[in-house]
Amino acid sequence: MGGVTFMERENPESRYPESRVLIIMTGGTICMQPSADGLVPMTGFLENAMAPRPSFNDSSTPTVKIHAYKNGTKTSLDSLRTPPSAYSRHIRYGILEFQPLLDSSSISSIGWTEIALTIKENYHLFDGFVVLHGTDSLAYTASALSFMMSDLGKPVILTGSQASIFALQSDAVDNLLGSLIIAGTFVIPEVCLFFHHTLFRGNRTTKVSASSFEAFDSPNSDPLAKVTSLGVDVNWSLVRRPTRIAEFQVTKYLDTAHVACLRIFPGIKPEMVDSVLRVPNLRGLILETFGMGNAPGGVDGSLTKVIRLAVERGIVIVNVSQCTNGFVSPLYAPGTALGRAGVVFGHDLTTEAALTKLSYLLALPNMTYPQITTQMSHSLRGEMTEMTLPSFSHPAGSIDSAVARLTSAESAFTALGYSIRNGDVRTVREILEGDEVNYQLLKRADYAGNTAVHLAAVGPEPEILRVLLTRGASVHPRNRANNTPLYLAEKMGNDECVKLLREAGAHLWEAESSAKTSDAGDLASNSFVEVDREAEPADLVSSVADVELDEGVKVEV
Ligand code: ASN
Repeated sequence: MGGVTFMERENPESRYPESRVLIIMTGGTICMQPSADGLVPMTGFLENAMAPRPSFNDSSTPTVKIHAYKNGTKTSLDSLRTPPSAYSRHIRYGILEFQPLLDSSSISSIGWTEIALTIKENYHLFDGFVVLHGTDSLAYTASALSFMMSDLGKPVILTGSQASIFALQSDAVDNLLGSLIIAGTFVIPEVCLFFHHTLFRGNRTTKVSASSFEAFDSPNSDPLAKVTSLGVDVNWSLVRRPTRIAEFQVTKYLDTAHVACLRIFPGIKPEMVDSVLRVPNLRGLILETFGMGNAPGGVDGSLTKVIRLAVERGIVIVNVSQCTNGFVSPLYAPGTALGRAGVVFGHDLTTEAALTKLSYLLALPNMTYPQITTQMSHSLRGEMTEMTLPSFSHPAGSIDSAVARLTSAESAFTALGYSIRNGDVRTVREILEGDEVNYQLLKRADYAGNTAVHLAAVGPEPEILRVLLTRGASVHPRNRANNTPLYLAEKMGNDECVKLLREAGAHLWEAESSAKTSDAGDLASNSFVEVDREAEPADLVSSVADVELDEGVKVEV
């Protein structure tokens, strides 16, 4: 993989392509400064905290304005860009600040709705989103957003810091820079939390330290990526991928008002639990139990009885463990008794994920009690570990083409490219059948930055595009000319592919829309300096034979 050299990074005339990232600032220590009342969040983060730092501002284009939507109104934002990263891209970003900025201990579902809607209305304008947020409730917000967003196709990365960016010794710069680079470089279509060089799935996280820079962990799930001195090491086999053709949607509301959380302790009285379960209009309770899901039964089973009666009144009770690591299961008699009383086993859900997931399900219209309990014990967004099914392998001899003998990823990608060009749906299916290695193919690109989806968008067989999109391929990567598959399909007049791509959430970028209608002079005035309007789709297809690029990276040199 080629990367930019130190000299190139220092060069303000660099013409590397830009990714766009929207930063949504909600508050937190990262933007705080001392006041008479203690640390308080301060506005003006772009000018005061980012502009003066060379790693956030290459100073080459100080006054570029970019568009973003705020509460339905199109606004113009000041933007800055980073120097080119090791992935040969600048990250151009602007910031939308919450009013007022919050200490995250005060966030509620209103704030979650505001973040989700801001991402929704700006979805088509940015490659990724970074949400700056206090650490205290960060894991709750990450979990909530993961459920509120369905069929997400772009990265949403939450971060913050343990010390203010204005402090001499702080984790703020590393956390923010890492988030920006990942959000602008990799199509990781998940709500993530980035902290201390580590990218986690947001709904698996929990805050484990009040003061250490290593403040978060995802005890039951490996990190999605790690930042090292060599770059970003993404664990692609863990990254969730689309498996249906659907556009990005946001659920606007979580029902946090009727859900409670209660930690069991030795000696807890059944009437204490009962009084929580009798809070007017309560619809759900997260019960934090001991170990693998046990609660004191009592000689007469009175706690279990209180719980059973609540379940009969229609309250959804979910069992999660007080232990940070491990899962609940009806192994011991007390856990079995809870299960018999109608408690749902939350397996290895964190409390944060259990609470926000239940609030999400309770807010969905027309959900029955059994539907909610069933969904609580299945993974919706990778928030819990599900039993893994034995992996499917091809019966020997079922693939009769030469493809079966291709072992290296390069050869397989080449074969995939040719099959796409020839409209050979069967071979494409065969190449993509089976294990993780084949998923890697969907994130590969040829030397012109074209992924399999780019190739299928200009190919003769729309069914191939459907096959790719239902096996985890993203519609969003842009090739080296900064063009999306949708742009190429439209240019080619492939109407069926255009329709399919749009149904899967694809959209044209501003510059692509104007490139369709304007002349070359207009093109120079937009930000996509490398939009290649002259490249013929046929050229794209002929580039397939040479492949050696990193998975998931939008652009390579
Ligand atoms: N109290 C702060 C907050 O959550 C803590 C932090 O951000 N480190 O807003």
